[in-house]
Amino acid sequence: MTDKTGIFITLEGIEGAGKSTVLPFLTEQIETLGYTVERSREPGGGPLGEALRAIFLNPDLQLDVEEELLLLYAGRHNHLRSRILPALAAGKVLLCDRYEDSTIAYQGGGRGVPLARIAELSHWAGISRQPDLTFWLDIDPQLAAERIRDRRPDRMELESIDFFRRARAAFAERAASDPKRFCHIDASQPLLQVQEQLRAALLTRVPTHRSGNG
Ligand code: T5A
Repeated sequence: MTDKTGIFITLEGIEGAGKSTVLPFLTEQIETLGYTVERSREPGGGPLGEALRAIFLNPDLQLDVEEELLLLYAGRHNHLRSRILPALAAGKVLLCDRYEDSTIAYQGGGRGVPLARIAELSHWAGISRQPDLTFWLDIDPQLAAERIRDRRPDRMELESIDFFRRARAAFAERAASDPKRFCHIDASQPLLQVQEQLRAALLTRVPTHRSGNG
């Protein structure tokens, strides 16, 4: 299946950066540009990925990194096939909370899996589509941890601050290697200012949609 008109946009960043918080705002802004927006997330998105998400995040389970990667890519294959490609083929904006850059950051940067190994698995799993635009909500891990300290941690949130420092560094490296796709957002600022950065970036990066095209 090929997509001719849709736009694939992702939000990335460590926990507590504010991705879920800005999603409704971002959706509204993209709709204002004339697009139909479909929202999704990873782990999850497709029916298989959503079922695997509960396993992936379960704090009572101990998974090694191979098990993590196999869960993630089974879900991602299903997500791409059942949600992402059909939405793009229909000319929509598919707005996704995390995608493969999170694997590079967490399993690559955080857990130390060589990126060539992740690339091999991605290729094998048929992950043929990368985002057109990625908003990287960048924040210091200490500040991010303070924002979420009152909630019950999921399996990944039990990781050390150093783990999230490595994940952040991996996001930074990825963003530097592909400035055309990545848009850096300073997520440590108050919400209104984060929203303003997103709005301004959207206006420069996403063209107004021609009517009758989704
Ligand atoms: N994962 C995922 C991998 O390891 N590999 C992969 O390949 C993939 C796809 C997903 C976990 O899976 C891992 C990464 C994650 O550990 P999740 O529940 O989807 O788990 O986790 P997150 O996406 O990280 O969701 P979080 O809720 O933890 O982070 P958000 O969405 O970035 O933060 P948000 O919006 O919930 O905000 C947190 C708090 O901060 C406040 C909010 O009100 C909220 O209380 N806040 C602000 N406060 C002040 N100023 C601002 N600007 C604020 N913005 C938000």
